[in-house]
Amino acid sequence: MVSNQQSALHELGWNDWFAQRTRCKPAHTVARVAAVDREQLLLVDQSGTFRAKLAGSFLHRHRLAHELPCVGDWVCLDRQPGDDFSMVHSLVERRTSLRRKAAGSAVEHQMIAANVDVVVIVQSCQGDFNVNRLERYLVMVTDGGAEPYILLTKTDLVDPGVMASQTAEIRTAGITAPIAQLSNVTRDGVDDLKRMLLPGKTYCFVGSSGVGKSTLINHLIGRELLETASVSGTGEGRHTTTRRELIRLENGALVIDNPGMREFGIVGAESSVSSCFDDISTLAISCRYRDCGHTGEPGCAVLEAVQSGALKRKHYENYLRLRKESEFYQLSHAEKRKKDRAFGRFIKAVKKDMRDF
Ligand SMILES: Nc1nc2c(ncn2[C@@H]2O[C@H](COP(=O)(O)OP(=O)(O)OP(=O)(O)O)[C@@H](O)[C@H]2O)c(=O)[nH]1
Ligand SMILES: [Mg+2]
Ligand SMILES: [Zn+2]
Repeated sequence: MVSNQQSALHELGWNDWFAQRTRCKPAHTVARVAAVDREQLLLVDQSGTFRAKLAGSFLHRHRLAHELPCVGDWVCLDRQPGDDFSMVHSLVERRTSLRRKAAGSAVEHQMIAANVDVVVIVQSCQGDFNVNRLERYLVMVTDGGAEPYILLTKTDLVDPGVMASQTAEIRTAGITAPIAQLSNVTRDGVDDLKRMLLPGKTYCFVGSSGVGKSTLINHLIGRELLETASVSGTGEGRHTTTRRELIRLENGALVIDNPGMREFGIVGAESSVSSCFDDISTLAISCRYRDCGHTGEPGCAVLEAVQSGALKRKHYENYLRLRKESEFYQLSHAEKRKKDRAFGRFIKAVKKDMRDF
């Protein structure tokens, strides 16, 4: 029975929000997805970890990739003593979701993790630091409903002046998320980060390959659980972590390591983009037109700020780029096909013109 389980599950991140939305059958129990390995799941509940598979009826009803359980999800299952695998029958509604646009598909999206409280966006001070990319991550996090936290690693490789200017650059871009800096080598800042992690809360670490996510999580665990790799002199890593796993720290915080992300498309609403660009949203209040697109309308306060230098052009351009991506994603399937068809006709016409020429 789910109700008997509840208090024990709080340690794994369960709370009233989920309790109110669970539609598990009375005979079922709930568990959290700790890892996904193709069609096999590693689940965890108050009794520990165990293996499970998706029930045929579940697979039948859910065919899209993002409808399948991912790390961090809560599931309803049938667990019989003696069975090698429990059967997952349904998914509990997600409170937050971290997702990106699937490669090669304009409409499908890919789940990275579910029910994450805080996404720790990791960049290395050395070589990897990039505010545009940070903004891209922030849109992804905000859209999924989680809190962002910025972490700059490898402080041992740069001068204190570089660290200060990177923080300043982040703030100049209007980013208000908390920032932490640390070195996995000297361990400066590691304890501060550890104190930030609260029991029963879920933290997902994302960032490029080689920035030190797994090294840090190993420090947090206190042993070498995760595989890490030495990187080339440029700080560019080869992807060492290949799977996502929910790990419980001694203090009760739950952390999810991730493989490095190279490029990713953002999904979701334009409003998520706007809320990540506070400075632009503030300026927009003074635009002449309420529905100003900030791309050439008369009396646009945003463009004025770009022209006067009050708003950095690079920052403004990144805003437009991310907004455009999200708008495209928002188009329905049908609209996209229409656009594709229109584009097809355009190509045809161009080809014809070329022939006629
Ligand atoms: N100098 C320095 N090196 C670090 C630091 N943190 C990690 N490294 C090194 O960077 C390399 C990559 O670290 P990983 O922890 O494997 O990086 P990752 O982010 O998990 O990479 P992926 O799993 O590929 O996404 C390892 O050789 C680490 O020893 C740091 O703070 N300073
Ligand atoms: Mg790793
Ligand atoms: Zn405007």
